Amino acid sequence: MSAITEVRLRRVYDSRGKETVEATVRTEDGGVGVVGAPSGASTGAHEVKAFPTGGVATVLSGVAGPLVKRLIGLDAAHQAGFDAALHEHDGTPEFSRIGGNTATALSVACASARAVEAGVPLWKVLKRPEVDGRSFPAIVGNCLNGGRHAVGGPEIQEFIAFSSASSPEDSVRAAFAVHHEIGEALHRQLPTHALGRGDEGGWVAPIGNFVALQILADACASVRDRLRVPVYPGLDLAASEFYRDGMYRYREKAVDAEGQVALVAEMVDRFSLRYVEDPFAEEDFHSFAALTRAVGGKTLVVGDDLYTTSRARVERGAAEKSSNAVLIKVNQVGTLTDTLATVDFSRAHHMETIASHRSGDLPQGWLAHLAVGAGSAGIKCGLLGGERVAKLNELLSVAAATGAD
Ligand code: 2PG
Ligand code: MG
Repeated sequence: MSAITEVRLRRVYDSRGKETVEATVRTEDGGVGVVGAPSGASTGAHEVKAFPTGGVATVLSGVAGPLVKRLIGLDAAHQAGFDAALHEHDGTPEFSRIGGNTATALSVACASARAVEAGVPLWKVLKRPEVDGRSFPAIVGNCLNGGRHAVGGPEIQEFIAFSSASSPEDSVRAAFAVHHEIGEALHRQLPTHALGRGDEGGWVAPIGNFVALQILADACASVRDRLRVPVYPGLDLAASEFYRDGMYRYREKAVDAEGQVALVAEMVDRFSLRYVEDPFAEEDFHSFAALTRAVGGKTLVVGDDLYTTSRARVERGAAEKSSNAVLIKVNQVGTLTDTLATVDFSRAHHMETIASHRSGDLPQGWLAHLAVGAGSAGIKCGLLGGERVAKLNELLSVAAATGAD
């Protein structure tokens, strides 16, 4: 028994300067976990509600008091019991009374307190039975931003370096090298333009999707040659964001679902993509399956808004063979127990998992522990910016501590 003696909630700010909730959980034997909840911008329709009506103010004024009372005295070593108490106290399917972000901060803080009390790294508390902690996730590193995460960039949300060396040190080094080379290429190609960075620290430039993809592919090829690390292009299209009335609306043309399957399959072949996230609107399990049939042997086809980390939606995806990978974001479902149920189901159905940050995030490293403990094929955490680097550095520290580097 690892009795919880103190729970606190307070207002903090994420990397976009938006309010969010930080939870502190303490246990009787010196365990302590302090965790802030991240927030998305391109959120899926089936995510739990991040905050109740009234936002963080409502959490702190109305929700916190009785919720904290309910959690004091629970056993931090019994994560499922703690998370069940969050659900029971909320009483709605989408955490609309306490907020999914409140639940997320508390759930992860509980696990973190347990890890500190037990004197073990967090990934061991989260570890799935098949995981030995000796293989590490690929880096899914956002280099160029568009869509909702940038102003004036391409429609596609994220142009990614998928870096999968056997050691995380090499993966991280190569992913940063791609980001740097893209910066140089943009300065060369657009010498008179002011360049910016998006919400996740990727470059933002006034270029189209195919130009961006070519710059990314060239940078990956150059880094592969120079560092001898397998780093290949990837995309998060976040396609729901530019899908309207049955069509995917690019600046230069609009295509229907069939056209989008053909377009993305062409991108996979032409640019050797190894990672393709949300290429279709969030209800289109069918087109996901068509793309997975066509290119699933050579690239990860990843569902984010499609699944929203919900086990029920991944069950449908497994039955329809919609994708070979599932994006995992704790605050899409609100608790670690729900998250790990989705991880376990995915593994049992031969779907890879990718542990992911949110576009609004905080300088904290627990995501690296989730990625290692879940045995994820990748960690998607951006590259530049303190809140992104914190996760990469934590991954390096986990790797160093296990002696695998
Ligand atoms: C995504 C994420 C993170 P957001 O779409 O995968 O990159 O963005 O947190 O805005 O949903
Ligand atoms: Mg996404």
